[in-house]
Amino acid sequence: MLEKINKPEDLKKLNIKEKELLAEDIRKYIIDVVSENGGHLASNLGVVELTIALNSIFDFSKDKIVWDVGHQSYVHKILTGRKEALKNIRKLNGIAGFPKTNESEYDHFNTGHSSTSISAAMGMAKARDIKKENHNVIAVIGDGALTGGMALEALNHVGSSRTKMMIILNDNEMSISKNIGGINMLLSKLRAKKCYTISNKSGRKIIDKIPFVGRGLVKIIQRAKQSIKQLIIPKMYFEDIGFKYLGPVDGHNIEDLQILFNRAKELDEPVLIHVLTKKGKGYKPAEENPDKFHATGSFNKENGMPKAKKVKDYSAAFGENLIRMAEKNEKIVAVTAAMKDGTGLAEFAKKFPNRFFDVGIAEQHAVTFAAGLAKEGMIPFVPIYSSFYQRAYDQVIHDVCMQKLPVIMCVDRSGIVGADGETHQGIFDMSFFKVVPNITIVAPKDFKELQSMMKFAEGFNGPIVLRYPRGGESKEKFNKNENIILGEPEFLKEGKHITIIAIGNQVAKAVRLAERLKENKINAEVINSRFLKPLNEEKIIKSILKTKMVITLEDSTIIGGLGSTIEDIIVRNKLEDIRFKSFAYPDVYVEHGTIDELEELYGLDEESIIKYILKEGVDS
Ligand SMILES: Cc1ncc(C[n+]2csc(CCOP(=O)(O)OP(=O)(O)O)c2C)c(N)n1
Repeated sequence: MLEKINKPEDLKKLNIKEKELLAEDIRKYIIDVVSENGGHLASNLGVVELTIALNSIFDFSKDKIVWDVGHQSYVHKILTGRKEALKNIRKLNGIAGFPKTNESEYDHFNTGHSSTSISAAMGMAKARDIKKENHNVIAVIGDGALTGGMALEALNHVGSSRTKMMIILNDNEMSISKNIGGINMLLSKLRAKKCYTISNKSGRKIIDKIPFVGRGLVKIIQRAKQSIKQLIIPKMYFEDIGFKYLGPVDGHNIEDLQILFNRAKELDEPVLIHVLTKKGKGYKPAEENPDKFHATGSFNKENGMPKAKKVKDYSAAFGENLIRMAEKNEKIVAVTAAMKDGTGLAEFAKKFPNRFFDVGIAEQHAVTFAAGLAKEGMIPFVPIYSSFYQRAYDQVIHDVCMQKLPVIMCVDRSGIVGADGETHQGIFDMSFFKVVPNITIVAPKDFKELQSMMKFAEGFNGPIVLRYPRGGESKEKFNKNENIILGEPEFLKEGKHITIIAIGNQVAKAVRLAERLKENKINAEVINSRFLKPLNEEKIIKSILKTKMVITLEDSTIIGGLGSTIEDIIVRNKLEDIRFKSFAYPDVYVEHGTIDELEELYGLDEESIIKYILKEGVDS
């Protein structure tokens, strides 16, 4: 069947049986591709029938669809002309792992971060009404993403607006881990209602009674018997806040989905369709471990085992350290925004269930909640991925730093993360945190320094950002690991020709560069800055005045990071005749690709840096 599908119109020629066969083909194809490229498997396997039904009933060359997070958009990509391109998904120059408006006319809004879909769809629906157009606007959101503050803010707005739009709630009872919280409790009550099989005879009779337009529906339904209540549950939360609630419906029954979408299309108000799906559907390892197959590296299709040997990463090192520290200090607590596994807290959660908090996809709440904990004497560690800390910026400024509260903001996945691309690259945190008063920012060069910095943070008694990258530590063995002293950089190598100042995982690169420069009779001084803020300038100035040439290395945007700190030192102190260059990512959203590929693309790899230094030449 898959061979017959090249554009959405092809889908419309298929009958239900053929669409069911197509669903199987699509599953096989996605498993083939993701087992090679890595990616979001379980969520995509869960939405195959849903996406087929959506593309059958709607015409997304006109109708608009916003996929929340967008990690589940592979099926949509396959059905909308990107079947072949899927083979290069998440690879440099290949298609992205998330919806991209510049990739296809069938993608209407870029996503990657959770819980934005309802707001965006509402904006599009309002614009449609102002322009007097009449297409459909649909947000597809998971039960996990529905726990995010933005989604709840948007529900509040949409429900009371009476705007014609559709929210498809894709409920698989999972965020990345098991979904949590009050919204999940509400959904489990709704789930308990039997899915009404619309496509059987009695079901069809009932659905046929639903008038095509408007509010009359409510009255008829309210008069109807129990069987209809199972299809449309009045006076439940969503109805109370202004939505027409349809469901729950079996998200793997294409015919039922199509019938319901056709009816919902005719309603002239906000509609929420509650669709029940199984994460990982059709692939046993993913059905059994949907959390492991939420986002995966390449794996062996036969048994689901990862192809690459697992190396210990920074998140795991962080989690292990935190357990050791928490055993000795009862005040230590950990907060995650739905990323228990990703941030290395799974063991901590088991060991200290009373001191572990998963607050759902709610970074803003996580940070202010931690501020409350800190205010009352706890020591909260809050690991959140760099790009998701963007969500909690005001909370960091207003709730943590203004009050100088000792919240330890652990910025996981800082720097380039690779295949997830522009929405997930952690290249802004150094810049946006640096401008916040009362903040201290540190980054370790290896696991050992991570441990020292965590100890330092524990006793610091003020707001502190501890940033560390995705993946493992470098193979570099460092000859030093001095005590951490506030603001003090670590001098790793003396030299006289050039000063190389690096931070975090770039320190290993600085050491390697120094080794290679030796072969060219260039003697480099290597400084591990450790701190971005505050940074003791004295020794750095001394080094710069000695070598008269300085480069900085960071896995961050060029505006506002380490390079700009050093440039500022040079300018403010009127250091004359200094040659300076900052190696950092330019002022762009960095696309998907491997770290090595992206470094090369932006001239931040060792070769490019060596080339630059040799071309510049050094003073003898
Ligand atoms: C702001 C933000 N925080 C965290 C994440 C990481 N994340 C990606 S998908 C996901 C779970 C989403 O669950 P759900 O919406 O139910 O979709 P499912 O994968 O179950 O279909 C999380 C936490 C994110 N993308 N954005």
